[in-house]
Amino acid sequence: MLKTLKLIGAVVFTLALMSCNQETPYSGNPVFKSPFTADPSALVHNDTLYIFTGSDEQAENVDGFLMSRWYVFSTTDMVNWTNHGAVLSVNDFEWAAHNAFAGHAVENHGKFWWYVPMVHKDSTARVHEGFAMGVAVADHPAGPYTDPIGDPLITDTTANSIPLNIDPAVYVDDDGQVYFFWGSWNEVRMVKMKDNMMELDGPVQNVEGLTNFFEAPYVHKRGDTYYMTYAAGYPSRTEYATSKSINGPWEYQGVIHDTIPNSPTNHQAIVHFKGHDYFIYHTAGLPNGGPYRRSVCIDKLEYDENGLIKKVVRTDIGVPMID
Ligand code: FUB
Repeated sequence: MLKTLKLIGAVVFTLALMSCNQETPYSGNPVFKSPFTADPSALVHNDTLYIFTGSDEQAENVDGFLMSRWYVFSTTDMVNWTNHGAVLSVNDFEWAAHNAFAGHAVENHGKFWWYVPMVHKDSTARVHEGFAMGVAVADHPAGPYTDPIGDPLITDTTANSIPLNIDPAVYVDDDGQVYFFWGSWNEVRMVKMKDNMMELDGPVQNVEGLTNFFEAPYVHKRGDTYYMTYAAGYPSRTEYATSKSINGPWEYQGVIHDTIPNSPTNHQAIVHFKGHDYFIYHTAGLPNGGPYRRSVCIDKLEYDENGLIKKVVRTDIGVPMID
């Protein structure tokens, strides 16, 4: 009799656990099943998480990036997402020709500033790889966006720029000072910006201490510590450094995310949303995905008791629904 009761108890417990698990929806990875998305950046506005992505438009089994526009997605619970569409494209910039590479959006002064790299139309501005970086601005994260300058902020001819001027990461510090980081092919730069978000303010400086840096710098702050994550090596891992000042010195802290199958890039973003920390990145994880047909994924990010980032565990299930 006791045996039977124990068995019934175990069955009831297992069923309760199963139904409890079934009741927690997860985002799934990749989070966006269509279109192909890459190079996420993220910001939180009005209790909503916005993810800004590039768009991989290359045909299957064809090499080379084909990217002409950027998308915005939003969620309030990490599971139900709204695709706001391709709200920004190369055509929105008179100076730009093609290659809508990794952008970065940031809020300041009640507006949304989306910094993006593209190849410059003008051959005199194409001294090295020809990439330049400009900005679009909107009153809402999902746009509509317009180019307020009509010209890029940084080109191949900017003093102390690098051969491949891509992957902007803009950070508004607590005192209001704005910093524009970017980098690729093992070189990373930083320049201060004026409060208007549309002009550089001072010389372009080298950033030292980012061991193994390849591309995709991304700054976030937790407590009084600045974290600089970046794609390291190629194919890329994600590694990071910390500092008590945005101006460095940066102290190298190691690897937080390993290389992924079938895509040498995995361009990360980190965001704190409704009490949770998230690591947002891309893989080639859709069934017909590949290095030029990537997709954004999200997994949880955790810190240890010393504020160091724990290695990210990549999952197929993604992250659970939150309130
Ligand atoms: O998506 C084009 C380029 O690939 C990005 O600018 C890099 O970060 C890498 O993801």
